[in-house]
Amino acid sequence: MSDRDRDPVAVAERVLDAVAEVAPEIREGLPGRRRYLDDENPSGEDVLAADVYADELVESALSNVPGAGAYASEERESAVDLGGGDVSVAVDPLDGSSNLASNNPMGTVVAVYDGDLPASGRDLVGAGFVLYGPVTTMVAGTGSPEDATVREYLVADGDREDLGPVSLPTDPTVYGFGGRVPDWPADFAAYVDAIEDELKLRYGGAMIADVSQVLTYGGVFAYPALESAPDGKLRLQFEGNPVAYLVEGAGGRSSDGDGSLLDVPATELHQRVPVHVGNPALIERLEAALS
Ligand code: P6P
Repeated sequence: MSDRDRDPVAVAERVLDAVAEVAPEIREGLPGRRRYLDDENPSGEDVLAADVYADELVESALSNVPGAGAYASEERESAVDLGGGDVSVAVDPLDGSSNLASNNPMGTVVAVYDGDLPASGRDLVGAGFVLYGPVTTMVAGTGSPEDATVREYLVADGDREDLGPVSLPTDPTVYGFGGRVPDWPADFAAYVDAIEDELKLRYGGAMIADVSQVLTYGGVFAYPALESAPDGKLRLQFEGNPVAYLVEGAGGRSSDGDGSLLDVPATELHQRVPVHVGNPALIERLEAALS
């Protein structure tokens, strides 16, 4: 492999191409895999046949990518070595898979880190998500978080057809907050009281579909810290970091409540983190409310 091919950003581009290529096959396999297996993932969540199917397809697709080293999945306790080198890939193979029973959108999330897992968001060299909506699209970027350009692609036939740059609208329109209202800490609930007077509720139970609403219409998405779960629900390596990379690259901000998700220290592969992403002013108001 040449030095050019070994370049982590070039590896990230190939990883995103491979995920785009396998996306139609994942989508085609969903109808017959809506049943739950007698199993739990490392986060203690029920596993759908579709989760396992998507996980196996993505691993297989990435095993042919020169430079791809470790493969980690939300569905697996630990990473496997694809043998390609020092670039690590963390994947949520089917984010929001509980939406399959109700036929609502879900997606595949991919984070490409230059280094071993668990890794800091600052080690990202690329990230993306496939959205299985009415149309199969991908939002993705490569490069360091500080200079990533985020673009949308049509991936319905497995190629990445460039639809143009993604830029967060200046004026926010929508909000979506996870968890149950009685489980929200008082400071977050007070923030919501203000936001719900200003924006329209858009919450569908799949992070990347809800984040896609924010990227399209402007606003804020959060799965906050809860009274019952102070670290929230979403996983830093597989969900928080990649979505922070993409929203920040589109001109927005991310926060764990104190500062950028990309600066949250990585301590374990499946660690959870409160996730808040969206328009900068709304995230600044959130951090003030939680301080
Ligand atoms: P709740 C899907 O299971 C997921 O991990 C995210 O995609 C989504 O934002 C969240 O959980 C939904 O959680 O508690 O609303 O079902």
